[in-house]
Amino acid sequence: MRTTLIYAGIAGKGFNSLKQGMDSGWISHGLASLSAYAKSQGFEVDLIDLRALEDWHHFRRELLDRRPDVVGLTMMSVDFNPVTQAIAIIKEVSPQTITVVGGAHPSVAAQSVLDNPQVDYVVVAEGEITFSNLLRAIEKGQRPERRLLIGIHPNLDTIPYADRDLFLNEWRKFGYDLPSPEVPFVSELPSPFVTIIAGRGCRYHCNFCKPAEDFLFGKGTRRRSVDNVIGELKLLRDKYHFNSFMFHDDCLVEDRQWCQEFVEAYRANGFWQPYFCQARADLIVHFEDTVRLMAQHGLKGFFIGFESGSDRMLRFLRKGTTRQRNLDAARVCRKYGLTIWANYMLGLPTETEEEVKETISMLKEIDPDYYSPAFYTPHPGSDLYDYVMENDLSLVVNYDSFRRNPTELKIKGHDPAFMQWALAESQRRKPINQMKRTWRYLRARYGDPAKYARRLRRLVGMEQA
Ligand code: B12
Repeated sequence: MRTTLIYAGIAGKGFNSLKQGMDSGWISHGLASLSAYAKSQGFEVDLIDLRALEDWHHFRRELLDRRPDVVGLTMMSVDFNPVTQAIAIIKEVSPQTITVVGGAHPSVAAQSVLDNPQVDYVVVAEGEITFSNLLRAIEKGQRPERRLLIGIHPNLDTIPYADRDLFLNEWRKFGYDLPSPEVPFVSELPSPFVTIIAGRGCRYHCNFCKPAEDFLFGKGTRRRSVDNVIGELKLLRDKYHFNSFMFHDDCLVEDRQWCQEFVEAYRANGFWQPYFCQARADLIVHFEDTVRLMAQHGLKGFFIGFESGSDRMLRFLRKGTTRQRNLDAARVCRKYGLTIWANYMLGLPTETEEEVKETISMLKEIDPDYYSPAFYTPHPGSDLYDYVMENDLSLVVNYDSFRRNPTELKIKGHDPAFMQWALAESQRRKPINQMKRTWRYLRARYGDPAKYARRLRRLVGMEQA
């Protein structure tokens, strides 16, 4: 039986887009994990990654070549249209091919996928075990009658490591020669680069996300053991000789003890590679000792969801932090030389122009290394999405609008001209900050400037050697 997984992540950058930033340069851990588990159960699995193809004709040719019995497609809300189109072509090429869809979108809005009669099965939540069970049933000719299947949350230490070669081999076939299956996104993280997930789920309650992620992974966080993660890093070191990596976990530093044990094991096993991870501002402040330890042993930077500079908006978002804590977190990062990747949103429901300006002024104070703004986009499955729908605020007209789009506001009630100004202004550095950055860069690159001043004084005879 032939099983083909399909990654249709082309809503942002389109076909022929591999290696272009995160959207197009990273693997889908969901598919890589499904593949690893299915292979461990004896199934043959391959991949079609639309990002590596030229167009839909190319996709059709690939299907004709492979003639899969079953296809599995992953779907975030933003992927709805490319996935739907892929399924239409699959059924046109071979109506008997069984189509299975899983991922974040079906997990929070299953009906919207079930409405498509060309979708044979929808898997909600984590899919490793359920997908393999389904393949087994199909192989035995015992197809389940129900189209909606509920996934089982696996013990993360007992499932195999993600099958990254699924992507790398597929990419190589199309002439993309890469040392590892992912590309870095900042200069601090040199190639070869990989991403890794130490746990699934999130224990916090931000209303722009929750409860969506609970539907996917269950409530709270399940984290792999430190040994299990170190084991995967060793494998990745042997295989891809990675020089840097990134943790995808929603908030790695929430578990202080885990982080401390990880740092210890990371060092003891001879790892030195720099890495980034995501963290909440309040935890960076509360767990400064852990942050210091991590910064001494590999941690190079944080993705931080600052979200807003207005305390009222932060309360509204149930973010559990304040403007002051955001600023304090940035100070902690600076203290330990950590790069700041600032995630924040503009154009939120109920947000006033004054509050947008508070976000802008906060960013001037934080002076992040990387700005990552988004016009707030209501995602199904979240409480804020329900609020937006109840109040008829959504401007999202099409699933393609779920992508990050700097030209399109997603919520009614905001002045587009003001928001465009805010978007640009939020990313404009103060001249003094620009000077500080240059200073920090020179220090990091050439060492303490006092050393050069001493040499100069000696040279002109103002100081004895
Ligand atoms: C890493 C990540 C990214 C990366 C890479 C994504 C990628 N290539 O997969 C980047 C940075 C590019 C990214 C971008 C975006 N992301 Co993102 N991302 C994540 C993050 C943090 C981790 C994803 C992950 O690897 N999870 C772990 C794996 C194991 O889980 P999984 O993929 O869900 O797969 C499991 C199940 O879903 C299921 N499953 C998945 N696929 C399939 C297929 C089949 C056939 C079956 C049976 C089962 C199945 O089984 C899998 C194994 O258990 C998640 C949050 C999270 N913690 O999951 C958000 C998340 C997926 N992202 C999200 C969003 C909104 C986005 C953006 C739209 C944000 C934006 N505005 O820019 C963009 C869209 C990019 C694009 N394609 O255009 C949302 C999706 C919500 C939704 N309704 O779709 C999430 C859930 C965050 C959140 N809580 O809101 N993202």
